[in-house]
Amino acid sequence: MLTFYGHPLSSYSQKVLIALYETGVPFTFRQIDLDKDDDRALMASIEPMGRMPGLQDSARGVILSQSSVMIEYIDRHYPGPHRLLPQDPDQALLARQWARFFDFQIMQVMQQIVDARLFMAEGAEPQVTAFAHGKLDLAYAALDQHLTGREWALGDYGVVECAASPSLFYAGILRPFDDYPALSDYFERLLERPSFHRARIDALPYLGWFPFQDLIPARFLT
Ligand SMILES: N[C@@H](CCC(=O)N[C@@H](CS)C(=O)NCC(=O)O)C(=O)O
Repeated sequence: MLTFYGHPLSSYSQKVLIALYETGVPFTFRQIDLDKDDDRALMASIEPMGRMPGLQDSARGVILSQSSVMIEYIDRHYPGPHRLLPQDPDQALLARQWARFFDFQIMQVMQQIVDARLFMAEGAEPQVTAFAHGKLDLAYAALDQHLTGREWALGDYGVVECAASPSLFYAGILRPFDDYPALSDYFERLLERPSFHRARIDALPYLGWFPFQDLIPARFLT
């Protein structure tokens, strides 16, 4: 039996939830509140920095951190109707490469903007935000070029799209990418995917916690 530890608003949790929804494997969702000592200790027992998400498979005695690792595990042991990692090993490397691109160039850069508002010293936010916007602009341009003429990043929908969906959702609120047509079209396709739709709707009750309420487009509030 799979137990997923995470929170509906957390981008890396959404990334794995999308994979779980894509495969259709049954799982128990244990919602984590990192403000609670017990939950923080629980996540610290799974991930050295105490970060969510986590995935436990009691049937196989496995407990994992790192969203991409969880997705590979789910795809390997509980595959759905279509695989999330290409079966060809070299194609699988490309999939990992692009999933990491979304993690490192979009998700983490977006997180810096959020962290600047929530946690950094007063006065740091404008500089951090301007720097992050520059990084996002470069990443958007690279993605737009790669996605031109492609439906999904690598042919079939997979782990890259699991990573792309929440990272583009949050980054696009903070730094819209309307000027990048292939990237914008790709994001519209991601929004239509039932797995991401479900993850987004799961997060709606918590979206009020996002510290940039004024920037959230109306269509994301329902
Ligand atoms: N590389 C990790 C990143 C996980 C991560 O950054 N999780 C965030 C939530 S989206 C978190 O737990 N932040 C709280 C903290 O860092 O204390 C993964 O892919 O799972």
